[in-house]
Formats: sequence, C-alpha cells, structure tokens
Amino acid sequence: MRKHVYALGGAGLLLGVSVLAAQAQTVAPTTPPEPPKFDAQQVPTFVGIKDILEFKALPEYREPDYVKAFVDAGKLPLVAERLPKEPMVYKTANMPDGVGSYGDVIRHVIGGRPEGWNYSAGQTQGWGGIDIGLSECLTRTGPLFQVKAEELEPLPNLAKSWEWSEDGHELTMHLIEGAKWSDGDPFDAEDVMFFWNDVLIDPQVTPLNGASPETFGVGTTLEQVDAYTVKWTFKEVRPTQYLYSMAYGNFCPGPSHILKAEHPAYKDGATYDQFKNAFPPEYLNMPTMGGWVPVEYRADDIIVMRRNPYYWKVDEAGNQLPYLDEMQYRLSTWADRDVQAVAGSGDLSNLEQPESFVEALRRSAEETAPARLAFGARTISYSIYPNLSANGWGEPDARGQAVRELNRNLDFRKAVSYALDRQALGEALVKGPFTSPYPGGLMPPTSYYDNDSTVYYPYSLEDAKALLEKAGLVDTDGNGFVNFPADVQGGADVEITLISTTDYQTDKSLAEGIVGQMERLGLRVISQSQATNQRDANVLAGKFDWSLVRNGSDLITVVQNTQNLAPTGPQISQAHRAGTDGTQDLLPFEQEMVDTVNAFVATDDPQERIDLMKTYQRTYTENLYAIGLTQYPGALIINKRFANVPAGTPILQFNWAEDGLIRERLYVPEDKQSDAELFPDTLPGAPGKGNGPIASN
Ligand code: BQZ
Repeated sequence: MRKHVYALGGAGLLLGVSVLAAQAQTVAPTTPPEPPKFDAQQVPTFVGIKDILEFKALPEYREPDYVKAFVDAGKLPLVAERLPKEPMVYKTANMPDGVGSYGDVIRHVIGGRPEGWNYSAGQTQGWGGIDIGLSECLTRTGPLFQVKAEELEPLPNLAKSWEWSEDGHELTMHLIEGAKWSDGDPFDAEDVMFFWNDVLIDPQVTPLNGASPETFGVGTTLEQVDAYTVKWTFKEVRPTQYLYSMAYGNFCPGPSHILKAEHPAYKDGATYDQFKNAFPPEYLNMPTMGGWVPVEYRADDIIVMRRNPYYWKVDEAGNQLPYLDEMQYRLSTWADRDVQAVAGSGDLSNLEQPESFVEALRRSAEETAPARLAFGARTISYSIYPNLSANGWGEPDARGQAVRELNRNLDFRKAVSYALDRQALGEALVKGPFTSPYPGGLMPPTSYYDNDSTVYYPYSLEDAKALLEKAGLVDTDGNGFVNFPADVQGGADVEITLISTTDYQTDKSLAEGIVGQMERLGLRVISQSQATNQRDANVLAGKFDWSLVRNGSDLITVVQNTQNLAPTGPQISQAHRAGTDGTQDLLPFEQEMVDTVNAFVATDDPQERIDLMKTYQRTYTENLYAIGLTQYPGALIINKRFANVPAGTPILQFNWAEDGLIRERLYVPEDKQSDAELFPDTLPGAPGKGNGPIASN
C-alpha cells in the first residue's frame, strides 16, 4: 500500500485547497463550557482504609442455620475450618446499618449474556456485576470512593498485606492464609502463579478486561516465595500505581485446580480454544473466591447463585458473609434493568442511560416507590476513538488503510471535532441539566482534572469544513460527500465505519447523532452496531475505523487502570495496538502521552503527578487522541428493603457500583425479607456440567 501524505502530496491537491481552507480558523479552541449545575444527591462519608476492614482471627464464628445443617449432616467442615487463619473482618462502624441478618436474595437484571465461566481466558459472564462478583482480585478499589484523598490506596483483598524492599524495586505480597475456593480446594500462591505464567505471560491467553504483562509494567516479573507469599520485581522504583492494576479486572486469579486440567500447557493435545470454552454456562458450581456460586443457568432467562460456604470474610460479630443467601441475574436488557428496579421486580440498577432518567425520577419520587434513586457526579462519558494504527493492526483493506491515514491527520480529527454539536447530542439523549459537552480526556470528578489544561474545539461547521479541505478532502463528484484524492481509492467517496453496541439505547442515539452531524460536514459515516460481545471482539482485534466508547475508570480517577490512559504497551490501548510486525507506529503526541503516563507511574511526588496530568490533559485534548462527545451523571437505584448501602455510592468511579457497594455486606432486615429465593436452604454442589445446588439432607 503506497503511503499518501494528503496536504502535501500531488500538485493538483495544493491547487484544490480553496481559499476557505487556507484562511485561519475562525473559532479558536477554548477551555470547556461550564457544565450545567447538577449536584450529586448524596456524598460519601469519607474514612480511612483501616476504618473499613482488617484481617484478624476472631474468638468464634457463626453461619446461617441452614448451613449448619450441612455441617451436622457431615457435608461441610465446621465454619471455623472453612475460614482462613485470619479472615477479612469488616468494621461495624463503617457499615451504615451495622451487623446484619442472614437471608433473602438480590435480583439483578442484566443485558449481557454469559459466554462461559473462564474469565482467565477472556470469556464474559454477562457483565452487570456477575464477573465482578465471581472474580476476587489481589487488591480492591471499587469501595475507594469513600476513602479520604490523603489516605487513598488500594484495599487489601486476596493479598492481605505487602511491603516494599529498601530500593523500591521489589514488592513482597502476603496472601490470605488457609482460605478455600467454594469447592473447598485451598487458595494459595499456585493459583496466583498460574494466572501470571499461564494466563498473563502466555501470549495465547488474554483474560477478560484485556490485562497483559505490561499492565504491571514493562519488564516486571513475579515469583513464588512460599505457599502464601509472592514477590514482584519492577523496573521502576516503588511504582505504587500497579497496586491499583492488581484490582478488578486485571489480576483476578481463577481456580488453577480446575483450569490447569484444560490448559494446553498441561493437557496434551488440548487447544487454546478448547481451554477457553471448557467451562460453558451449563457447567455449574464453578469454583470461585467470590460470595456466591452459579448453581443454575437457563439460556436467555436466568443465572442463579447460592452463597459460597467457604467465603473468607466475616463481620466483627464473627458472622461469615455474605448475609444474602441467593443472587439472581435475569438475562434481559440494560434498559429493562432500570424498568424492573424502579418497579420493584428487580433490586438494583446503574441508571446509566439518559433516555430512562425522566421516567425513573418520576416513578422513584412517588411515596409508594419500592426503590430509592440517588444521582452521583458526572462520571459517565462517551467518546469516538479513531483507529490510529497504520501498520496493520486489524489487517485493514485498502479503504481501511486510507481511513487510518486520515485518522492520523490532526486537521482531520479537528474537522470532526469542530463539526460535532455536543450540546445537541446531549439534549437528544435527555433534556435538562444532566448532559454536558465533553472534550475528551480526564473528567472533572478526578482531583487531577485541570480545566485550563483542557482544550475544547467548539461547534463550528465552517471551521470543520475548512479543516477537512486542509486535510485534502473535497467533494469532487458533487454528491455532498467528500472524496479521497484521485490517487487514493480512485477518488471514491470517503466512507468511515463507526462501530458501536446495540445493547444500549444511548449508544444507538449517539451513533445516529454522529452520522447525521458528519453528513452535515459532508463526511459519510456508516454506523456498524453489533451485540456487545461481538463489538468487544472486533475492537480488541482492531477491526474498526472509529469506535464509539463509554469511557472507563481511568479517565475518571487516573489512578485506576492508569496504564490505559495511553498506548503504554502493545496490547493495552483501545485505539492503537501493535501492528502485524508487533510494533506500534505511535504518532509523536501519542509518544508524549506514553512518556507522561510512565513518568506518572514512576513518581510518588504529589505535585509532580499533578503537573504531569496537566501535560497529559493538554496533549490529549489538543491532539484529540479520542474525540469526546458528552458526559452526564448516573444514578444508583436500589430496592428500599436493602440495608448497609454506603451513602454516595457512584455507579462508576474506581469500578462499577456492583463492586463499590460491597454486596457481601448488604442485608435485608428479617421483617422485610422477600420469598423470592428460587433455591432456598441449598448450597452449591460439585463443579460440573448439569450439576446444581444441593440440600443438606
Ligand atoms: C455495570 C457493568 C458491570 C464493560 C459493561 C458492559 C460491557 C463493557 C462494562 C454497567 C455493564 C453495565 O457494563 O452497563 O452498568 O453493571 O456491566 O461490569 O458495557 O459491554 O465491555 O466494560 O463494564
């Protein structure tokens, strides 16, 4: 494919550059417009890490009566033997309603569909809190929204403590001792080393959420010291940043005693595809370190989970958690999740689709409303990510390659940004003070956000058209859409595909809005809307021109998934991964973003980190690494019968509310408990296809 430099190549073109293009921009970039006032309805009670939990042995432990029946029937060891030497103990003072009572079910509704239980090999369980609940990780960050800024650091979890070596290159981590998987098999360093060696390091395996070795720093190593101790060695000095990366979604080890048996490195003749698909949804009682275990799966209908009798967390009274006996996931749509939550037939929803705001607000304001609804800060945002790879990522055809070259042209990206009427895009979702134009980059809720370092290209179709021409695109056949130069694609109309998911009305509305606004600019954009699992697979494989993305916690917090803030490794960025030769053809501004993010990870100096993020924000928004669209607050909807709901739980910050809520501490007072459990008084049975829950007798 012959490389083409638009503005400069082909004499004819220069002549084609009209006076319009040559004239200076009429509307200069500014700082972002002031968002409409919208106060979060609840603020967290800020505490220190030590106020939330600790690890210690207690004089005695308790369990639900029906679980005791399993012990009496000889089907389970004593509760004290099922717990680790020092369980995690949640502090009562941090539990809004204190020590809870056992019983009842929480009924989730989700829009995803489980591919299987092999999180380590990249299968989704359907999102909506399933994978979060099943995947306990080395550290935990979801609940950090309630931690004082000056004490902010990841919570211990499977790793209960750690210490740095003198020179700051080694981090020794102590795992909980004597904990078991939900089938009773011991959890230990073997599980952690299997995840490191046979999942992360193994190039043929990528866990869900896409962690790679570089997620923990280029050149980082991990070794086992003993059964409950592992040691990290980093190139950087004291990169505390990586402790956040060890939380959900990146370092959540699976049950090696089950996974190893199917892994090609240990099972002769097995393929990686067979390994990935070895645990389909019909395979039940899949061992987990989480609070609940899947015991029933009915396709397109429901997943039911029952409490994990070996769960390694307790309250200060010694009650083994969780309090809730059952967890259900109705397999429906994300929009239905909102409807069922406000109606009371579902129990929880992250109200994240503005199209549902007005009805949800109206219904939950009624006296008789079964659920309470609380808006948080503006942490939901959408952006267009142009595919910036020109060296083969996703094996683009000639048209695709030509679009990649355009995407890599700043004038082109500016033209697209100027042509976006972000106010209109937001108002098309919902009227009122919810949405606000979003330039891209870091979002205001993070303390690292600096408005003066944020470049915003205001809506100006005139400037957009001038820049499009400056990028060498003119409507040569007069059909209203610009064409490639004559020697590219034979001067055909430029056609750009915008990939998005069909699973959210918001994504559909925004995609339609973008297509319409680009048509006004004279740019033909074709919407390619796919089911999430398919969309995710295509995006990971680089098979897209533009991708419509709901941004994650990295741009909200900076400290969570920091490595995702720039293409810091070959398999990290969602817009620019390695090409066919394994290298990344980063543009100069991308390299500057990578260097800035790596410098941020490598320093503990608070002021230096603030300054680095100012540089990051300016480089990102000035060069339009991604093109921001709109931002708005989400609201947590939860049934009023639940207690211990932390005030001000955001639907998304360090992680989704399904993590932030600490669901193992949620309970329903006995007098409010429902009879909605589907498998009362049962526990998970043995792992296996077609198995299910078991009774004590
Ligand atoms: C929350 C979340 C919990 C993934 C998913 C889904 C995937 C993405 C994102 C959200 C769903 C819910 O989001 O929308 O409210 O419950 O699950 O995991 O959008 O398609 O790949 O990143 O988290």
